[in-house]
Amino acid sequence: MEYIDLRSDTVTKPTPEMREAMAEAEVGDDVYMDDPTVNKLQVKAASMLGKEDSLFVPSGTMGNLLALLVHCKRGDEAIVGDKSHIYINEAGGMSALGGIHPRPVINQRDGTLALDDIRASIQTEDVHHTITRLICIENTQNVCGGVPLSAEYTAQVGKIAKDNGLSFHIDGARIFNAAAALNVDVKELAAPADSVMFCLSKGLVAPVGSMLVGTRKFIARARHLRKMLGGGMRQVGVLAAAGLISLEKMPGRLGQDHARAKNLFEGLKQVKGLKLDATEGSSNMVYFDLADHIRLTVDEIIVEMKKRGVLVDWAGPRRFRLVTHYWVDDTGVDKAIKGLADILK
Ligand code: TLP
Repeated sequence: MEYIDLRSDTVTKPTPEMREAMAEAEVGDDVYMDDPTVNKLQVKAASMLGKEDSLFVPSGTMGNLLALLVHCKRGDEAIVGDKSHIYINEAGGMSALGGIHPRPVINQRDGTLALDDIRASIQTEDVHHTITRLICIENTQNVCGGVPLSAEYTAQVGKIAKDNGLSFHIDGARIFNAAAALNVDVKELAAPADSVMFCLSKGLVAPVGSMLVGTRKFIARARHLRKMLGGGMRQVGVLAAAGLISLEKMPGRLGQDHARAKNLFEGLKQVKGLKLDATEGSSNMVYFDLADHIRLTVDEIIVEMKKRGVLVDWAGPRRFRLVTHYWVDDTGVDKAIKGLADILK
């Protein structure tokens, strides 16, 4: 059976055009910086984000970790959202591998970290305290509903960082979704940050890979650390070729995924037994909870949906997240709404 896969946008398989480009990619040893396709991708990514340089990395997790490792020394503190991917979904890499102390700040319902909370979390000079080095935000904020954070907000965080001599990193796994949702150039969202990680392998449809962007000096250090972590990938132009198509073809179509998420949100609002929040559906994600009277467990619903040809994933004991992407069309959205309505009736 051909499934409609709404578990994540990480499930996106390469398009036929990507597969062709991958097969024909010119390659070289990227540890020698000899892979022309990787070099082209890195130049393009840096220019699109408005930064000096960029680095192709195997995953978003490694991109974020490299940023943390470059910005912070062992024992330093990084301010992170309490619902951020860095804090809850990266296996504690920052502390396990970097000795970096996370300082969690509450993510508000709109995905932001309150500016006063950020200010209050910056450590004062005191022998008891860690040294604050870095502020991290996530755009779009995944767990808060795939919500985009505005350029104005990002600039305010950037100003706090600057005023306090801190570095500023954006986990922009879906920053192109944020740019599409806000109708701004992605450069505006990236401008206040010292570094941004974004994923090619989510809404941008590439099979593998993320980009880390920043200054030339920052990227040189990140390249060294990527090698240390075993991320020197040799003839990786076969993957970069797909990434180039991601950057050329995919940002312009993300609005379609967002429109489908909105339709999904509106459709699911009519299904009795589901509780949806207003912010949800603002980019390519729809989160919802099961109403108290629903006796079925999330696992039972996942199994029932699969029987109806739709893959969904849980996001909590009574919570789901559905994600639209390139391979989900209007029929897929209808199928998901009808499936849930049928199971919960
Ligand atoms: N997110 C995945 C899961 O890991 C939860 C998903 O399905 O959403 N930052 C953010 C905001 C992310 O959502 C993710 C992946 C990453 C970083 C990590 O990217 P990868 O999976 O490439 O390491």
